[in-house]
This record gives sequence, C-alpha cells and structure tokens, in this order.
Amino acid sequence: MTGHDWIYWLFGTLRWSDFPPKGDLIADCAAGIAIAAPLAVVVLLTVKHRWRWLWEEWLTSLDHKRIGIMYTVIAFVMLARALIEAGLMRMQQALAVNADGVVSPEHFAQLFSTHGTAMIFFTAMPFLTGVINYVMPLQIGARDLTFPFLNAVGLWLTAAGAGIVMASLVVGKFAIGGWSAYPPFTETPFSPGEGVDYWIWAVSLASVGSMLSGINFAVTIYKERAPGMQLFRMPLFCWCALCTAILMIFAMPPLTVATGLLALDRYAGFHFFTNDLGGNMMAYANMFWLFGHPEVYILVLPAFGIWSEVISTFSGKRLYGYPSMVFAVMCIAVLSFTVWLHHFFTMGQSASVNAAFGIATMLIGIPTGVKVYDWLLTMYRGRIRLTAPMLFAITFIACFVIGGLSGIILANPPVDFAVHNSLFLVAHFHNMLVPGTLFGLLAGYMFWFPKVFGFRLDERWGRIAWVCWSGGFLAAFMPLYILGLMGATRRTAQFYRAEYEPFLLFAWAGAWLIAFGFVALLVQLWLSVKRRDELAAPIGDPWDGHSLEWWTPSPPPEYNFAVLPKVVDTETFTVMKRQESAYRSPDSYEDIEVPRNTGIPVIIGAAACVCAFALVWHIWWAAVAGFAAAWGALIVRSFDTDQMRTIPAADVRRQHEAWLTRARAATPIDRFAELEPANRGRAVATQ
Ligand code: HEM
Ligand SMILES: [Cu+2]
Repeated sequence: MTGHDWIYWLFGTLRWSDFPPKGDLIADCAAGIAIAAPLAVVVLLTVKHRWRWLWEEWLTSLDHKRIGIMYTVIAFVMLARALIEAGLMRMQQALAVNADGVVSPEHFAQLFSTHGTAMIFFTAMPFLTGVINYVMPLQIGARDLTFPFLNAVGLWLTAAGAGIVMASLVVGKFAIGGWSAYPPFTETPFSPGEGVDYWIWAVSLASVGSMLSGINFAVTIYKERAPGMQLFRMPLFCWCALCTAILMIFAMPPLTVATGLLALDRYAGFHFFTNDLGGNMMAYANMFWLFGHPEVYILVLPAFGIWSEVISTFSGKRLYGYPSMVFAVMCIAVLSFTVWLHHFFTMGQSASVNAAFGIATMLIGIPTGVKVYDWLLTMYRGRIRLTAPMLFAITFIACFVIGGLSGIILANPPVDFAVHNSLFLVAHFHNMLVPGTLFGLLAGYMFWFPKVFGFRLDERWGRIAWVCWSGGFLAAFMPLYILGLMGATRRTAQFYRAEYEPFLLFAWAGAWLIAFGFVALLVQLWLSVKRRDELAAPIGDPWDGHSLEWWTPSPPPEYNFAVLPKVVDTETFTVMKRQESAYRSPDSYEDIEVPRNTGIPVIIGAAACVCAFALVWHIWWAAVAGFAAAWGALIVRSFDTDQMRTIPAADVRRQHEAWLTRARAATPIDRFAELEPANRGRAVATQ
C-alpha cells in the first residue's frame, strides 16, 4: 500500500482543508459558534460538577416527561440556528438587488438547504414530538408510553441527526440541493463531495426516529388509556396526536426509502433516479412528496391540538363541536395522502391528473374550515383571558385563514404553473408553518410550562414575544406574496429588478423583528427562572384546566398518577372539580413499576452518529464499527431482564398525600386573577 492508500483507509475523503478556517468570514463565525457553544456547556457542567446529575437524571432517563423536555431542548437549539440562517438569507436578498450582497451564491444555497432541513426535521419535528411525549400520556391517564426504551432510542437518533447537521457547520459543507434534495442535481456528477451525504444521513436518522415515535404514540393511545377513557372522551390534543402518529408511521418510510435509494445512487453507482440506465427522477419526486405532503400535516396537527386546548381553556368554555373536530382531523389525515402530486404540477403529467390532484387538494380546505369555525365558536360568548398563548391563538386564526386561501389558489394547476418556485410559494408555506406550526408549539410551550417546571412564565415578556413574532411574521412574509407575483423566484441569491428592493428591505426588517421575538423568549425564560418562587404554581392547575394533566402536582411525579383516574367525560378534571372530588384522598395505594434508567439509547445514538459521519466521509472502518456498535448495544439490551424498578406503595402514599394536603390548603383563585402572584396552581371559575 502506498502512503496515500493508508490515509484514505484511515480518514476516507476527510482532509485538513475540510476543517476551519474556511476562508469565508460568515462561515468561520458559524463554525466558531458551533465549536464554542458546546464547549461552553462542557466547561459549565464541569465547573458546576453537574455531569453525574446530567447523566443519571436526564440522559439515561426513560421517563416520557424527561424525554419530552430533551426533545424540546434540541428543538430550541436548532431553531436558533435556523433563524440565524433565515435572517442571513433575508439580509442577502435585501442587499443583493443589482449587487453582490454578503454571501456567495453557493453559500446562499447552503443556507436555504440547512435552514429548511433544520426547521422541518430538527426544530418542528422534535418540538412536536417533545410536546406529545410530555402531554399525551398525562392527558389519557397513563403512567408512561408503552415502549419507554424505544422512545429514548428515537430521541437519541434524532439527536444524532441534529449532531450531523451541526457537524457540517464545522467539517466540510452541507448540501446545496434544498431541503428536498431533488435528483438529478443531488446525484454525484452534479453534487460531488460530502454535502448531499450529510443531508442523506441526517435526514435518515431523524426519519427513523420519527417513525419509532409514531408507533409508540399510536400504541400508547390504543393501549394505555385510563379506565373509562373511551376514544371519544380523549381531549382533542390526543386525537391530534393519534392522527399525527399514524401519519408518522405511514409517511416516514417513503422518505427513508427515498434517501436510501439516493444513497445507493451516490455510493454504489446505482441509477434509480438518473435517466441513463433506466432510472427516473420522478420516482424520487413521488416518494419524497408521498412523505412530504403528509409531513406538513404531521407538523400542523399537533398544533391544532394545542390550539384546541388553549382556546377552550382561556375562553372558559368546552370545545365547540368536539365530534366535528375529531372527524375533521381524521379527514385531514386521510386526505393528506391523496394530494402529494400538487408538489409537481409542472413536471409533465397530463392535465386530467393535475385536475384530480388539484381538486383533492382543495377538498382539504373543508375539514380545515370546520376547525376554524369550531375554534371561533369556542371563543364566541366565552369569557376570554388574553394571556400570551391565547394571543398567539388569535393571531394564528387570522393568519392561518390567509395562508389557507393562498393554498387554495396554489391548488389550481394553471395558477401553479405561473407562481411555482416563486416567492409566492415561499410566502404560502411559511404562512402555514410559522403561525400554524411554530406559534402553536410556542403557545404549547407557554401553556404547559408551569406543568412541566412548577412555575409560570413571565407574562409581560410573553406578550412582548407575541408582538415581535406576529408583527415580524407579517412584515417578513406578506411582502413575499407580492414579490412572488412580481416574478421573484425562490432560492435566488441575487435579483436584477430594482422594484423588488423596497419589499425585500421590508421583509428583512420583519426578520429582525422575529429575531427580537426569539430573544424575548430567552429573556422570558431567564427572568422566569430567576423569579420562580414568586411565579410558583406547584399545586398544578394554574389555568383552571379541564383535562387530566392538570390533576397532578407540577412537576408531576415520575409515575404521573398515584392512582389512575376514572374517566367520565372529555373534561374529567372539570367534572371532578365541580363535584369537589379532585383533591380527595383515594381509598388505597399500590406499588408502581417504572422503567429503570439505561445508557444504552445514548450509546445507540452516539454509535449511529459516528456511523453517519463516517459514511459521509467514506471512512468505511468507522462506519462498520458504528453500525455494529449500535446493533450490539441493542442486542445487549435484549438480554437485560431487570428493566423495571418498583416504587413502594408507602412512598406513593406519602408523596401523594403531601400534595393533597397542600392542594386542599391552597386558596382557590379566580381564573381572571391567574397572572397574580397569588396563583399557586389552583385556579377556578368563581362566577
Ligand atoms: C420565522 C422566521 C423564518 C424566516 C425569516 C424564514 C426565511 C426563509 C427564507 C429567506 C427562505 C429562502 C427563501 C428562498 O427560497 O429564497 C426560507 C426557506 C425555507 N424555510 Fe424558512 N423562514 C422562517 C421560518 C421557517 C419555519 C418555522 C420553517 C419550518 C417549520 C421554515 C421552513 C423553510 C423551508 C422548508 C424552506 C425551503 C428551503 C428550500 O427551498 O429548500 N422556515 N425561509
Ligand atoms: Cu403538499
């Protein structure tokens, strides 16, 4: 073997030149942050002697609540990154009218590819998986998900994928093929190098993780509901979680197959998606959007669930039209699999095929409209409290209607021929994704935060965040509708039409406002942590809630419920409060089994991350080692027969009775005084 062979054997295609500095100030700053931020965390943990705590209490935990929180942390980190990239793109386009702007066209292409990938797969997906993980088992009166170990594996695979996207900031480059990575552009002849491979493996890890979560959520809802919790007594959020889970189960595999086949094209010289040797790029487009369209409902249905909870709680009313809401969600879930072709109206199928898919697409507007009316009628004659989550909900309804109407416009194939791949489309999908999904998740975060941590979030900064996010959203995205109609194309680094400039500048200002909105969220969190004693609401029901998660102390104990509730209504907790049985002592207690902690999911995630990184750089030995280690760890786990731990009835009794005593002693406060310091977590409707 020559020296060169050895280097290839050991390091694959990785060379010194792939490490920073990259000769591009912005890229170097990004790499610097990607190195410095985790280093700072490591130093902090070491200085504060927190490693053992982190490992034992968090990383190895199989508790669905902790896993949910960790998912949310990943989402916030990736949101920060993706927002910075979004701001950079807005700056580039605003400054690049008849000029060069601040980044090269290739760098711009990396920005929209990582922004889209990070937002969809590593912000929105972990965020919603985190919220479902936390809330759904509590709402159905369960002690945990059916498969806690699988849940942790899904988390760590998602973390591994996020790690791969982050690594691309430092080592080498990310793809420039967009978040959808269409061939033939992403085939080796057009995209040599590591970029597309980073995309392939990051997305594959995330998609496998999401499919596992989907299975877990669906099985949990089918099997773990508390006595009396018939399907039609589940809170609407659980229905949305169930439909999301089913979509995950059926929509993620086509994506995994698509990325797998693309990998075979790139790594093994197959030709699935190239015209020569019999392949066909349309096979990719079909598979990708067979995933991609249901994916947008995976993103938005959990938010629909959150809106339903938030709107009915803060209107002090039952959700209007519960059965119609449930059927609407089911219809949307089914229809979402019948419309994928609207993503390539312009790619040459016949007019009648386009017409069929156009009509199918428009049909989705019907159940969605039902939901909007139900939310409005829930608010109608309600006694509305305008807290931050409710403010987000109101902005959502208004913006969502605009976004939905622009979607109906795009569902016309002839119109789509005119505006596809323009900023009109970018405006439309952000109009759905930002107020629809992201605002929903933020509202859920604010709504359930006191449940999760035992204290409320600062309301003033919540409202400031709301002003910035909603104003910023309108300013950043409404001009794009106009720009799109004026002919501005998407994914374009420079424009040569002076009349675009004012709109682009306006949109850039909007992006700034959104950035302030994100900072406001951080300030809110920081201030609230500092003032947590004053904001404490440990009794557990700060908003006069109606579903079971509010019938636990905040934060809830590991086993969720000392005694499983008897469910009699969709709003069981309200009924209990009305009958004054909510804080009554149960007749008896029993031992409770909870899963023991295990580090194996962390090992599986780390091994998968090594394997993926090695595949990107063709370091075959490390890829094999990582792959073997991940499966090896799983096999080791399957021989472990001591997976559960028992919490004795006496401990359960002690903890539960202590909470009941505190709850009975707490003064109930009127729900209109919820934001006062007196709110310790026992809100009621006094009139
Ligand atoms: C909140 C502030 C946001 C801003 C300012 C923003 C900005 C942008 C910009 C400038 C582009 C490139 C448009 C072009 O093609 O020229 C883009 C693309 C994209 N964004 Fe966002 N975005 C935001 C939020 C989101 C969110 C919340 C999501 C998803 C959950 C998202 C998903 C995407 C996707 C999928 C693309 C397409 C990438 C591609 O073309 O491959 N964005 N965004
Ligand atoms: Cu679609």
